[in-house]
Amino acid sequence: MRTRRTARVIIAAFAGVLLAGSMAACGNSDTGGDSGGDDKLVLGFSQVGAESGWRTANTTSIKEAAAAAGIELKFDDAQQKQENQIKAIRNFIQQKVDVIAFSPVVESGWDTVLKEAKDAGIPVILTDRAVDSADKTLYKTFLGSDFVKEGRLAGEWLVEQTKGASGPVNIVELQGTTGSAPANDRKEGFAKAIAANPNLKIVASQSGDFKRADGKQVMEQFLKANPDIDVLFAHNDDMGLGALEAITAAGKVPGKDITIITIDAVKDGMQALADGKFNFIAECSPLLGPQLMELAKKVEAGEEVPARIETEETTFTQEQAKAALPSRKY
Ligand code: GZL
Repeated sequence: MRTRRTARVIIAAFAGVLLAGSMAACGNSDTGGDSGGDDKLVLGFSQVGAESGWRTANTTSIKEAAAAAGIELKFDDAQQKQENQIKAIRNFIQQKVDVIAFSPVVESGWDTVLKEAKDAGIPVILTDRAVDSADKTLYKTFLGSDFVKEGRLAGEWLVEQTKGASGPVNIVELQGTTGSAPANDRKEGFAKAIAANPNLKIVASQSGDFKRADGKQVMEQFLKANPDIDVLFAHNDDMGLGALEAITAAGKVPGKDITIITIDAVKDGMQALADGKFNFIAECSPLLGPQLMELAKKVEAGEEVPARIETEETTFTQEQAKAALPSRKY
């Protein structure tokens, strides 16, 4: 904890001065190296789970960045359950970690545990997903993408592609985890982007929980209930990849009979895009580890950090995916 660490550092420095003084008297002053003891920053991180290729890449980025930064990482996988994240955060408080960071599986229900962290003097960093707490003092910063923008970019591409289409364009939507910030915001951004085009109709919308298997299952239901689907908008690549299987099994050609738009741009999604099975991807970068570690050091040292740090990302067409694939990091 910062005050604990500060006290430790002052004691260590004072001990160092005493030691140097005594050694100088003996003619061997040792001013290099640290005063010994393990003064690594301890970061408690609660991860959503391992539901998608994006999440796996995000976890890898965080673990590798912690190791590179010399930060002791206490990592917990919540298996997509909010109660597990709350339990993990309480454990981190009990262990008196220096900083807590987490990706909240859903937007609501965090105020109580975040107040416990604040009362314990442990700064909190939100990464990847946001919370809907009205009290912005419950966390130091939110590092992650603008999900509304991702949904908007997906919708704007479709509007551009269907310019001049006379008849109705029937859209089915595979939503992310119910109640999560990316699901809520991507849905909002996409809906707003197509709103001025009455021929673009969302005829079915249901959660596939960001998972490949669930995406396949829900797409099977969509195909049974809607004979004329023109477009699939999936909130992540993994659900789109699951839906590919259902579309092919139904005798339709993905990317041609049904236009597929997804979000993330993980390797498997980019491969599907390059192969012509997907048509457009809005990127959502999972590589948040290095920035998170820098932020953890700053908040632990009591430095001011921006309240909001937005991830830089882009979009990909089929041609752009072919060019980008060889150099993709995830
Ligand atoms: C977005 C992230 C989402 C991804 C999904 O930042 O929270 O969760 O889009 C992942 O692939 O499961």
